[in-house]
Amino acid sequence: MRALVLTDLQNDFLPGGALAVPDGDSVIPVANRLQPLFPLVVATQDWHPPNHGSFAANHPGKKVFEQIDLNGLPQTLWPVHCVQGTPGAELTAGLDRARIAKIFHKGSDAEIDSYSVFFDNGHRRATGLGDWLKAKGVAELFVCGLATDYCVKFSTLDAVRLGFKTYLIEDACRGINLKPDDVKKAIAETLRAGVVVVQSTEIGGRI
Ligand code: VGL
Ligand code: ZN
Repeated sequence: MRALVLTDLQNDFLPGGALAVPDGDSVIPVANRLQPLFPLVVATQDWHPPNHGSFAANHPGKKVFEQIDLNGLPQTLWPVHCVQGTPGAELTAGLDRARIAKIFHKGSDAEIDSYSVFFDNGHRRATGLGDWLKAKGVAELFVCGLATDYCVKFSTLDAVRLGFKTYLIEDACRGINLKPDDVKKAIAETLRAGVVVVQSTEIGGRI
């Protein structure tokens, strides 16, 4: 079976949000068009406590986008974003919710960040999504959403490792590009790992 993962389509990652992904809102209509093509749709939310270690504000003297060591792992410091229960953490109002079977949260542990929707950045704890999809009989996973160079990249890399045939829907994703080529490099890395990069218009036809 096929499943579609709607990755972090939250207000804070959209224009006007705390960590806005450039042009991020253009993926919402694409995500809505895709949903009826899948028997199973799940959504994820970046879901941080206020004291999360990825927030520059929680490291006095450090600036947003600086790199630090967080409990032994390299960590980019972000603006405060997607704080549990705040409007910025909500799925955007323009996203159709009716077909979303379940929502998975990530980044809830203050001590470690979690870009992948499957595991934290140290691969210490699972979110439960992988086992849940396998229990449903999902073999092919299609990933769209934000941000291509973080959540989408690490989620698709983990999905391949977990044994899913994994598709990254390129035109249904946007990235942050802290460095200008980050999205391009992320796509190249996923391709090398065995992810199939497709366009939304191919799904249901050629794919
Ligand atoms: C993400 C930056 C900070 C993501 C999460 O899910 O892509 N990026 N937190
Ligand atoms: Zn985050």
